[in-house]
Amino acid sequence: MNNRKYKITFTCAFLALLFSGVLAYGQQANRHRSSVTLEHGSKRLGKRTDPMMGVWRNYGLGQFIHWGLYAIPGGHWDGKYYSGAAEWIRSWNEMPKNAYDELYKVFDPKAYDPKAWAKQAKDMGAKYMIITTKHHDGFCLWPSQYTDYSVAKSPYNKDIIGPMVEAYDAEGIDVYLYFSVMDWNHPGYRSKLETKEDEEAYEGFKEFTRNQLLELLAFYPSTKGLWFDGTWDQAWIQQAAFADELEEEMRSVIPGLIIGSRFRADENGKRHFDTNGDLMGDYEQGWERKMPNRIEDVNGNDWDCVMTVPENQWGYHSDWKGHVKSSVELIEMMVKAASLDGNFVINFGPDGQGNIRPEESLIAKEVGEWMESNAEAVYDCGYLDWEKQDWGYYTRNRKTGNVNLVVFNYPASGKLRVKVPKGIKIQGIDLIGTNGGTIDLEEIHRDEYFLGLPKGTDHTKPVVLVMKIVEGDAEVQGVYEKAKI
Ligand code: FHN
Repeated sequence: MNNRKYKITFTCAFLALLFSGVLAYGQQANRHRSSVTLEHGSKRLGKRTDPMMGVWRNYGLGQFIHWGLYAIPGGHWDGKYYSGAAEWIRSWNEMPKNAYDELYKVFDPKAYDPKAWAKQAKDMGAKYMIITTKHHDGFCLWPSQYTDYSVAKSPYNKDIIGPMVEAYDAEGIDVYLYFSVMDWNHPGYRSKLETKEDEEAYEGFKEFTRNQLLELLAFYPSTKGLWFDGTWDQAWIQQAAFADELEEEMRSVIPGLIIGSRFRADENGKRHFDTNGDLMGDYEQGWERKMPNRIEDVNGNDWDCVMTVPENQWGYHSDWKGHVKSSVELIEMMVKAASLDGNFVINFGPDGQGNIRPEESLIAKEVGEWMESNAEAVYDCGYLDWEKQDWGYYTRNRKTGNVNLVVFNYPASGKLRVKVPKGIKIQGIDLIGTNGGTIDLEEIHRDEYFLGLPKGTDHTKPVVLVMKIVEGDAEVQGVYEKAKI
């Protein structure tokens, strides 16, 4: 080793040591920011490192399906329009509760075709899906032996979930079961426990909840995880010990089971993050219809973002009003999620007959067409700590180390400015997708380049460039004399 190289190696090793020390100190400092000992807090500091969670982390794109009785009225009752989220229609003053609760008597989705749904999701590029087994209304899409309020008592009289799991499994799409703890149908359900009677009734509800969850895992053992919702009620928040024990039990039924931060609160009623600020569950589940902007916003945690196509409709509403997202908007959110180490999940709300609405089918088709040629900028990809540029997002492939440049704001000059951190060498760069041609790489400044895209590049859709890089020797890179500072 010559002297100069030795110096660099030594400096790097020293910096790495210093950095890991700072990091370790940071984690310690974080851990000791509050020194509360918790019995029902977070079970782990930092990310899960097992293979199953590695698969989750690399999904990139998922599909959410909200389907239940609310799809029958589809946001209308008695000629009146409900402006809230369709799946909440039962809580609307204009909706007679008994009429809603009788809807199961007409639940008979003749067009339900799980294989076609799964094929569409596959073509869209989804690697996982989340299905509402039971939403807040309490109606179960599987024949639960613990309630009569299920498909088994409807004219359809068949399991919805089983064939869906089978169809998605067959397409290689992992299935996650959405489950609302809040249940407007169960007699023991309470949002608050104000009396002795409430407490007694709620004990029955807890047992019912446990039974249903264990039943789901027993019926559908290929389930990869549970996606919880409706866990914000005071009554549930007070059940830290019960929920903690139940979580352990569920995890023992399906080893590797993935559960996000919405399931349980700690003993002080803290949700998502415990009293010490540590994440509860395997990933952060707080990004609903909103996204982080900077890597600092996700605190080093895994996370997903679940997104509606119109502003706030999950279940089927026949009359979408207001802004409806385009496929390019959703693609941009998906790429942004990948660039910040998260998964992106697009919601679908089939109608009461089991038809996927045409607007959602179009989204699935357009996202799928883009993914067909550009998915390598999303799957297996995560954050890259390069300075954010105005033209779009960088993602880095965790398996190949390649850097992807996903361009949403196409510069009028046709040239992209790329600022590369010191010590990085660009080895090659390719335009992927339907575009082709040679890219001009011009070093305009130390560690700064202009990439000229070929004439005729189709930029009506986001353009992806894949860059191979090597972590080289900063001292020898570049054609410019280094300024002596
Ligand atoms: O109230 C629900 C809503 O209907 C929908 O299911 C979303 C999906 O994330 N979750 C709840 C609100 O957080």
